[in-house]
Amino acid sequence: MKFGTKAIHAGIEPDPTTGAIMTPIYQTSTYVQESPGKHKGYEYARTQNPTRTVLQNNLAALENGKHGICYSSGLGATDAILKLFKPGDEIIASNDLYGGTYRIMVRVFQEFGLTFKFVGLDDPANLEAAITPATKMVWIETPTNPLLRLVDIAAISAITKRHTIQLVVDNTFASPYLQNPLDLGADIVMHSVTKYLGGHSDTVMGAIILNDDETAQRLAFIQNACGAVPGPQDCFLVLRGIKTLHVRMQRHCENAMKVARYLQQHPKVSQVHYPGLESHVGNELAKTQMRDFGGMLSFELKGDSMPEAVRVMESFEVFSLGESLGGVESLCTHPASMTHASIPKEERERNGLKDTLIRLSVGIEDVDDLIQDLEQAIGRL
Ligand code: P1T
Repeated sequence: MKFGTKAIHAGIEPDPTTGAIMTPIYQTSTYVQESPGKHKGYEYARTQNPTRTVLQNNLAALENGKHGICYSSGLGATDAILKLFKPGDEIIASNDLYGGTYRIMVRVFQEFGLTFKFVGLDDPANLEAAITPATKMVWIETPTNPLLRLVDIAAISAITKRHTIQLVVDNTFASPYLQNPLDLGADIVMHSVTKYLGGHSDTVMGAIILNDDETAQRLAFIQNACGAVPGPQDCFLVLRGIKTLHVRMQRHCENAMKVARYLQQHPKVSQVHYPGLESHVGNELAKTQMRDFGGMLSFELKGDSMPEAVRVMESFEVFSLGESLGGVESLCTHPASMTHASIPKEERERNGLKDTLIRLSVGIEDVDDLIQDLEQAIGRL
């Protein structure tokens, strides 16, 4: 099956009792048993829920994986992965990544004895140099949030395999429509389902997809023991959202490319970070690793003036200023004070994230209106 057909059909059967084409919302906390332990495969809704099962199977199919597990948020999924490790284990993560991922690593799991190193993994040689006998996992985003750097999944996985280290890829920015990390050698794919998979800014959810049976069992145990489960209504909304993922992503990519080209030629813009631009250092890798370049970009204004960046963000009429991304509507974010505020300023700046960076999640509106909005907002400077 090809991607669009899988998005609509994989793992989804008409409801066996009524023939309903849409997966029912099983709004129940428990399931009646005939006698103790004799049941239809469902015992308690923290452990399993039929709406969730269908979504998990659909997500596994989209990522070409065997097991899918959904969580109450992207960070709930990250939390579960980090619980696979124990005090003394070391994790190497990209130095450009979502601020909340940095925060759970440094402010929560470091307190429990895990150690973290943040390294520029856009050059795989940096990974080889950072690995120690304690290294148990490598965590990458590609493209990264918010600087849209590309990390070579196959090259990184060749290194992690040689050292018997787990490779986790946060595939949120690309979505499975653009990139399938398991096919490139990753061990675990993680998603903030809140973003492109849900696609309509109405749900918070996370997911993990993987092939290894033993790790999947351990993650299912952790989920049941710790409780980070999504509700069935949210699972229904995401199943509905995924049915148009391929169509939405096509428009996100088309619009973002046009917005990136517009910004690139703007006399007041100094830099545009978008993997689809020939000037982007990861452009060649993006062409081989991804099927298109995605809907996310970030840019900087000439002069690096904070008041000017703020004025642009306040002046938008179609772009809304807010956290999150991947919905049908265009959003603008100020990473330094919003999504990445939990990373200390010196560390942000060392990694190239300036206070004046503006991040755009390019939606699927008419692109002429988006460009006109940028024109009027930047034009006010
Ligand atoms: O928000 P949540 O569903 O818990 O997902 C966390 C997360 C994980 N990974 C990446 C790459 C993300 O971008 C996020 C959430 N990011 C935002 C809210 C944001 O605006 O960047």
